[in-house]
Amino acid sequence: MKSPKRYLITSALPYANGPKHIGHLAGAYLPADIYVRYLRAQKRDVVYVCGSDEHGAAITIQAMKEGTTPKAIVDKYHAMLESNMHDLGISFDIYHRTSAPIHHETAQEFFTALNQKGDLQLKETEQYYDEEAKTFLADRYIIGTCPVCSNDNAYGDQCEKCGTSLSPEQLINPRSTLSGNAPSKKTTTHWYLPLDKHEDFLRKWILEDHKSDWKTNVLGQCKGWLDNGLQPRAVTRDLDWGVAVPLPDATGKVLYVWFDAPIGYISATKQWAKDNNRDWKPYWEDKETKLVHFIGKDNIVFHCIIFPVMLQLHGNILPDNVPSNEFMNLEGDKMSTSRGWSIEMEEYINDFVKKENGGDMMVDALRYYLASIAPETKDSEFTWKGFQDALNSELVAVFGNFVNRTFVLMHKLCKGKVPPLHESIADELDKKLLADIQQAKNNIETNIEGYKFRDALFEVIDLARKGNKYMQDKEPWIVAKNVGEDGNPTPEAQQKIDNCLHVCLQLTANLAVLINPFLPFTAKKLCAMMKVVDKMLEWENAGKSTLLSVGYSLRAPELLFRKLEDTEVSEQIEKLKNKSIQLMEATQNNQPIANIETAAPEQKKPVIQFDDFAKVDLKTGTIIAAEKVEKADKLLKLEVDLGVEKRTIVSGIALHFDPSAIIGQKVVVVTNLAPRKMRGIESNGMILMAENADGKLQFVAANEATSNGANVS
Ligand code: B3M
Ligand code: ZN
Repeated sequence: MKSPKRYLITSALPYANGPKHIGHLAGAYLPADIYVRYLRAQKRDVVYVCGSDEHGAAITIQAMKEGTTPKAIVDKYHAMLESNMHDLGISFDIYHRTSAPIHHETAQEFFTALNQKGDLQLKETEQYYDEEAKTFLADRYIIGTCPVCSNDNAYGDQCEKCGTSLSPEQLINPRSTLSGNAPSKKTTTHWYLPLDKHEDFLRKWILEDHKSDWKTNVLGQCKGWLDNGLQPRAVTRDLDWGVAVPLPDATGKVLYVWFDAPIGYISATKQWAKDNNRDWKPYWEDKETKLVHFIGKDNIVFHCIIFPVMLQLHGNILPDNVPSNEFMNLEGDKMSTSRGWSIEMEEYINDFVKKENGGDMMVDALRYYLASIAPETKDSEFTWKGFQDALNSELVAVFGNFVNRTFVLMHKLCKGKVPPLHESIADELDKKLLADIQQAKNNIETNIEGYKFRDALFEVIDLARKGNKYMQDKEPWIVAKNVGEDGNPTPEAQQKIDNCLHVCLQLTANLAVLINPFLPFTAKKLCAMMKVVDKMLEWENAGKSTLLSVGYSLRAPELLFRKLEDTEVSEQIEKLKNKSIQLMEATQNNQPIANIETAAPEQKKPVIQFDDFAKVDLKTGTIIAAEKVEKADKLLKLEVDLGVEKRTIVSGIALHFDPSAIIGQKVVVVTNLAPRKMRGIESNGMILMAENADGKLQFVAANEATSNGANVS
């Protein structure tokens, strides 16, 4: 098949609403970077674009939470994201941002082109409205129960827990994230993209044209969407932060963030072309361009259904592939920045990438582990123990060990120079290993071209494993004991030593070329040790057994990787637990964002049915013991007598009560809450508290006469 003339590679634009975690890195950035570095090594014409997604409710809600402006939020987090990605070796050709004027112009031109062709429909509709906050509710301004997985905090446009894309009307018990109130409905006008009109095109393009080269998890999700029937989708919003709708009668309306953000790939390409005196058009209009979008599974519908319809209508090329990854979990639970159950890129850099903690070698260590457990076809899981094993038992013990022994023996037995290969005595083992290098290169190419980066990386580490085995079989350190009168190895012995180390050195040079797309910092270090320029890393050199010239002197070996110590693993796990507890305490009485004093308290929660309330099992009890929880300044561990049983309950009231002062306190307990571990203590139930006018917590208590265990209804 003819090679593409050029490549345009994108990674999902991360919302500039906060730090991003290593699950994002594994999902949409690291695989793209591996792919792009491979293409560059092949001297292909490739442009890799990304940037911060700076509009939408994700930004404005964060601004409310931090009590600042959306502009301040995007400026803060755009800088953090750009710096984090750079430090972790993600080699964008441009990391742009959608608040840039060139993006606003590009998105407005795109909208106008479609609207003037009649591709958009203007419709008046009823939309959820928050009477108190005086704003329409869409996307993340409205939350409710997900109809698919019953997640109580699903957004109006997407459920983060199961990845389902939603519309506000699909939410059960919707409530405003601004005031907490149940919303009313109000008429408004929006422009719609009639996706229903493009089902036939999408069905053919996705389920026929790409049925053999798109990943099954992507095809499956797209088929689900198409089988359910596509609906017209609003592409504008009643918001004041975003790309203004370029029409005179659209004041107060902006483009829907998922309409403008993907156009960010185009505006980033335009900015890159401007900065590099290049023409951007071929990358988005020439069918000989291969466009590939790297994303996580919660973005499939936008990149496989909505954006392709927009591109098709606008006369652009369509993505050749969207190799979406699934989710990466963390230590047995879903990774979540909002719940504190995450390893933020910023945190990893601060803990491990600072010079004294390892520097770039710990970037490559993380890249290695994330690539080797990438959720390419199903969710996968990051554990600190797993990271330690991958680093210590594979990178240090296999790859690093092979390279180090090769260099040490070359300096010790071959005077620090590349020895010749004596063809006359070259044996099957020598020839087999040289053939293995060629085979590995072919397998790596096939896997990378097929977006199977885990399998490709395995080929590299397996080749190093074969190098160790070869060296063990050859035992040059034993052969060297066959010495002549001068105390040096005999000529026969030296020839055997030469052959072994010649092959090992050529393998080392190949490992640098093959590992380069995955671990670029290690590849660079290997070039320095071999005193070769980066040009050696060009892909055409992979598989060659003459990369290092005979007689060429090489430097002393450097440490390629350090071990991850047990203490570091336990510290990180402890830190993860602490962070999630502190965040949970902080949001213990999860207040809606707006100032709820102005909201009528009885309307804070949505209206429920009696049956909903009847599910809650409330009983009276008495606190019979109370103590502070270690290292958790807001938690108390309570023993509560419920008459027929005694319960341990952890409660976030340590800042309000002295433990000794509440022994004997009558309480009301929710007794049928699912048990929850907090700082290693299993908490069985919840004590009802009320907040008085000055924010102090008070016990909701039965009177003294009530016996323990009495039902409360
Ligand atoms: N900002 C990523 C997310 O869902 C979203 C991607 C846009 S790609 C055009 O967090
Ligand atoms: Zn869900």
